[in-house]
Amino acid sequence: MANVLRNSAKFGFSGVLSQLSIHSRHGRECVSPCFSLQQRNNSTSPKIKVDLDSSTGVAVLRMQSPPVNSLSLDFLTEFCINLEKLEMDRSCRGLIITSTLSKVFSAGLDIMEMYGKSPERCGEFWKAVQEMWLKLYGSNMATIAAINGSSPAGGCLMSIGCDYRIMVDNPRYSIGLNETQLGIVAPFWFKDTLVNTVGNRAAELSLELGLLYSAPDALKIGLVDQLVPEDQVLSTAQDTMSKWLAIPDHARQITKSMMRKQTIDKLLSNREADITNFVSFITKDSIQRSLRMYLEMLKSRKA
Ligand code: CO8
Repeated sequence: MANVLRNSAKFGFSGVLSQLSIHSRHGRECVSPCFSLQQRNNSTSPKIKVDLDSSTGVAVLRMQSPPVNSLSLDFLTEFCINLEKLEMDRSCRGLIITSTLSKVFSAGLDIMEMYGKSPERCGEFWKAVQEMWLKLYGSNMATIAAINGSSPAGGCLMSIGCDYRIMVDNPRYSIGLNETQLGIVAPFWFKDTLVNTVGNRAAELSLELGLLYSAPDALKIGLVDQLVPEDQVLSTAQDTMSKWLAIPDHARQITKSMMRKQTIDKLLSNREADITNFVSFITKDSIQRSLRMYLEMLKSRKA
């Protein structure tokens, strides 16, 4: 994996693709990997586990969808239902999001949801991605991402949708909006959330180059707020949460809304157009070819 990240950072996705296209001319193994991914994503076991401690008012939401917590339509639906339940529960004031998987927080959007699907299905999927972000970025709860593994693309979006980010101090874990490396473009609301987090210049560099930052580098640009040893990530998140919850809810919530409302309203008033854009972009033959090759590349790294 590390090699691929290094290669894609060095050559760009098209570089990785050209190497792969040579490989694919000599074999047809690319079809079965795609099927195996699909089967895994159809698993019916819960992808999210939530524990609410009513004495502290803090819920811990654990993503538990192997192998990489990719954000499929099912995953996003379950995530949003859980978030909504917590939002409506007056005893819940704070939310910590983490992963049960070793080494991965979330691999971002499930690429299989964007590959070979009908325009209707792509539209449904994109609406669920929007919904996840709207619910998280606009949450009344204090939210902390306890990032205990790599968190590219949609995983990074989920992290910067929270109020505070604590990441495991391990240079092998990376985080960032790497969309351009896949030949795709982060939508305006991904961009806006990143700008709100790290500022315009760092966001510009980060997005244009599709940079994935190691945990220490992410701290340097303010993409995460704190690094801690692996075994302290959850306890630190709990300690930090108690500081956030020491602030009266109404004051914190109004301030949060003041900071984020404009960004949220921009998507709300362009939601349908954003879905249309996504569907027409992702269903293009050239983009479908890129996604197929990216899937092959993910698979072939193991061979
Ligand atoms: N979707 C679907 N399957 C995935 C994904 C994914 N995002 N990521 C990994 N997988 C699969 C792999 O293919 C592999 O499958 P198999 O076991 O069948 O070979 C399995 O998960 C395990 O993956 P790895 O062996 O790579 O696991 P590692 O622990 O070595 O690495 C990583 C974990 C770092 C998460 C690595 O898998 C990785 O880098 N994945 C790709 C991440 C990525 O590029 N995500 C981008 C998704 S796009 C997105 O989120 C925003 C899109 C915005 C769209 C805008 C359009 C307009």
